[in-house]
Amino acid sequence: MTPSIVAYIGVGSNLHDPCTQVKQARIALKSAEKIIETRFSSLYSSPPMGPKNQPDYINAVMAIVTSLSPMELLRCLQVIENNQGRVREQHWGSRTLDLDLLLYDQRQINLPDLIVPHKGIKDRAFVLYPLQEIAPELMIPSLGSIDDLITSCPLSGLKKHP
Ligand code: A4P
Ligand code: MG
Repeated sequence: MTPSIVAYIGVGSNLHDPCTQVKQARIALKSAEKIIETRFSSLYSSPPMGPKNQPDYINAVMAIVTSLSPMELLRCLQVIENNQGRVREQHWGSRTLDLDLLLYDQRQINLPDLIVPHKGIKDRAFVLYPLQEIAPELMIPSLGSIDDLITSCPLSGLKKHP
């Protein structure tokens, strides 16, 4: 059996009441088998990265412990995305729910369907700031400390959502 692993999930939405989508995703993750929530960040709003003709995003990060393998966890995230009406249309386009596996223990994974740490992690304020809020001591494999990464990542319009 896979031992309990600490992992971090990025949650994002910019359609159909994004705050509710993010909260609903949190409930779905908490009730998934072999996933236990340990921390959940504040909600943050930010302008879209990528195409600008879409609404602002709400993002958050969840820390979990899990005994799912990395691929099992990815499949679980995709089931939750699909259950919340995710339709894959445009790359980096609007979505009701995006769940990204940001980190899985200190593992580096390079599979056709799964890259961990998530490839955008170091350039994305909407990932780094909520991650630092819930894991201020975090080290990211091959990239360094969360504090160092944040130093070179401007807020780019990211705000805590009231
Ligand atoms: N995949 C590989 N590694 C991972 C991983 N670590 N976690 C594969 C999740 N999925 C991973 O993802 C495409 C494929 O990536 C999956 O089939 C999976 O096998 P997708 O979510 O279907 O496609 P996508 O979202 O169009 O592309 P991508 O590159 O995942 O987009 P991102 O990086 O998720 O970015 N602006 C703001 N402000 N906030 C946002 O949250 N999000 C995006 C989407 C764009 N702009 C944004 C935000
Ligand atoms: Mg994604």
